[in-house]
Amino acid sequence: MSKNSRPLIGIVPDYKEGCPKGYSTGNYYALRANYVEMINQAGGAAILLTYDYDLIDFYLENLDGLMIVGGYFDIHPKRYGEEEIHPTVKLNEVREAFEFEIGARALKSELPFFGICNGMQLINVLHGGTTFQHLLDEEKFIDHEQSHAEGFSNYGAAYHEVEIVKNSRLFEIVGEEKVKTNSSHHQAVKKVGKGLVASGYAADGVIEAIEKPHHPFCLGVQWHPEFDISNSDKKIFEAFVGAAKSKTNR
Ligand SMILES: [Mn+2]
Repeated sequence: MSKNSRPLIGIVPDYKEGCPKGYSTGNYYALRANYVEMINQAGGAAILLTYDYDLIDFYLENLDGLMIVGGYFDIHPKRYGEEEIHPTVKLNEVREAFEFEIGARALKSELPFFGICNGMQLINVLHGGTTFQHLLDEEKFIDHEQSHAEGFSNYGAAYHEVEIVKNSRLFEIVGEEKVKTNSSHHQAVKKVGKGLVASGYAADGVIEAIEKPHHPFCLGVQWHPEFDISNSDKKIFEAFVGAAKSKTNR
């Protein structure tokens, strides 16, 4: 690896329809800047992956890591075998289809893979896991959408703690039993997918992190560490970029 080289991290952006008063009248790709900033600050080089299926092989041959991020949408319940769609579910099947395709192929090649929020659900469903379509339908869960709680609308504010499972990869990374996190989701992992383990829980029992043992790096977190609200958030990005770096050195 040359002195200037950095592991290349591909991120799938959102796809928005143009509108007369928005960013563009034509359709456009969009990605919150802090996702990119955290990757670059951790020593990686983030690039955006456009939804071109003919480019997926090329992307995967050249990338050192794949990151699937959050979005204002939910995975179609048919992906995990449910016919009924909860009224609160918002779909984005164009983005979902591309993420499932590139995600499935990335898993085959054991590319370092980091999933945030929607990206964590994607990793789980790709392994046959299922999703709570709406957490608030279950009495035991608190509202995990912190913008509904007074004083927490800023995602830079910690909302609930996550207890990290000892002996997990995530525990190895953060080195703490409890981390403070933000929270912006109305769904969560129900059944953990085959080959995955839960490595973090909120106090109400909601699964907040999953990982794939023996994989070079396959981690999903339900919160948004790109808001960098605790040391552990930074450590997670550094661990991901570090795993991608080892791949480039192979
Ligand atoms: Mn949460």
